[in-house]
Amino acid sequence: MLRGDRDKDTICAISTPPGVGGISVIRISGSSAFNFTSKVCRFLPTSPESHRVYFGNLVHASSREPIDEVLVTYFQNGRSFTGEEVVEISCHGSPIICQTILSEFAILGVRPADRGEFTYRSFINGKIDLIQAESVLSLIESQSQQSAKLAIRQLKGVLSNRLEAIEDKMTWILAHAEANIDFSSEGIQVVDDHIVKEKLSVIISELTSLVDTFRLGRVLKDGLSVVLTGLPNVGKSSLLNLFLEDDRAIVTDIPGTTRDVIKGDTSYKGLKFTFVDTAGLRDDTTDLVERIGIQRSYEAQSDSDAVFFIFDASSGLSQEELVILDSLEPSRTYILGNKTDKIAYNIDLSAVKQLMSASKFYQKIQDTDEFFKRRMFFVSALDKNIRDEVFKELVHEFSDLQVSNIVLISNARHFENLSRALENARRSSELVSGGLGFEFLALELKEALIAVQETLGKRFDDQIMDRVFKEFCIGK
Ligand SMILES: Nc1nc2c(ncn2[C@@H]2O[C@H](COP(=O)(O)OP(=O)(O)OP(=O)(O)O)[C@@H](O)[C@H]2O)c(=O)[nH]1
Ligand SMILES: [Mg+2]
Repeated sequence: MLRGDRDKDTICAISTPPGVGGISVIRISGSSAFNFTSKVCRFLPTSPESHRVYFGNLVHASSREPIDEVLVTYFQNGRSFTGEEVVEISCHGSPIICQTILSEFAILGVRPADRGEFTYRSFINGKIDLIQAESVLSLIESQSQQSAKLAIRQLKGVLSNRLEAIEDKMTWILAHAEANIDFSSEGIQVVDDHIVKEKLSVIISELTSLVDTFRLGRVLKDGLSVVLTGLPNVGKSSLLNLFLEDDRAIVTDIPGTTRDVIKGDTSYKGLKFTFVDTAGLRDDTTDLVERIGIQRSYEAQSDSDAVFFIFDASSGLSQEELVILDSLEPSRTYILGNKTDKIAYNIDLSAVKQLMSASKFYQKIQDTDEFFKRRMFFVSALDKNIRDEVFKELVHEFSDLQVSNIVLISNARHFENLSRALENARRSSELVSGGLGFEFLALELKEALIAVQETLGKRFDDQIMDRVFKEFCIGK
């Protein structure tokens, strides 16, 4: 992508969001950033001070006609985000002014930056590692307080430090294993098997705990998606509107009202939630549009983190509903008995349990008491207080984990790499246990080391770079 000589170009882009605003910031980075800027900002001194702001008129390079009044911040080579000489021009936030300034720079020979090229340069110049580059993107894109917290921690390097410690341990074992191999013909053993095994087991447990945080990390970063499903008319859309605190979906007493997939975001305790309302499930409809809607409902279920199965508690769980439940996975299912306002008597939970107990769904539940305590709700879409009640349980499994205290992975690339590293580390440990020589251990452990180094960006190729930086937008 951004290879070779292109890395030496001086580049520029608008770093603030597109459109009209109070101000916009144009960033210029590269060895001639200041030189080029001086040609349009003639008020700048010949030897500027780093991190100082200068005020004056930005003019056309040739005609010297003023374009805008600007503030210019100068960052000396080595002391900027990219690690290069950087100039940031704050101009008035008009797209026309920004474009005019950009074309002035283009005429002078400054190249428009590619997506993520500023962050890429920061990486290439060793200011940040690949994980930190990725967290810049996460921070820019974070949509909840929790995801912003996670990103800023990764930007500060907590995950990188943890991985570097693992990398050190791997290198230690590899060095000793290689020495053992070299000296084995002379009958000298540099390191004992059991020490290597002990060190490997530390590596394995550290990698395992990191890989295990991925689900939580992903939820903190991207939010939790919840699909509402159930028979027609049970109140899915009414509950969607209540959870989103917005009249998003049409509600009528006609079964089959919702046909398309309706999505909406909301947040609770700093976590983002995406709720997805779908067509009520029924087999007997002849309506083509509704059938497609039902198909989409099943697709949405398989893509979601959690499923809310909703039934009408005033009429009880039907046989048809038990069949639908059987297709769901208890570990990510919540059951909501709705319309309790229509019931005059107290609900007999043991009768509900009894009814469910023959189902495959019930048999798949690991801890039934816990399930009925935390995953089964009797609610009414007419009662606004239930939002809090349901959300409290939804965040329950995430809330006892303090983001500020643990190291998490939240990025699919890290998850894939570290899972690979873990697999290799496990295999190398099995090889030592099996009494096979250090040669085999070294082969496997080298693979594991490569996977860790790729995560950190200490080893990279075009494919990795493409995957990371293609997600950025221009100016970042
Ligand atoms: N009394 C009472 N009525 C409810 C409750 N929830 C929903 N309703 C009513 O039940 C009917 C169906 O509600 P919807 O929210 O459209 O149900 P749905 O599950 O989305 O239905 P489909 O889109 O057809 O699958 C409407 O008349 C709602 O006003 C509730 O908790 N109590
Ligand atoms: Mg509906």
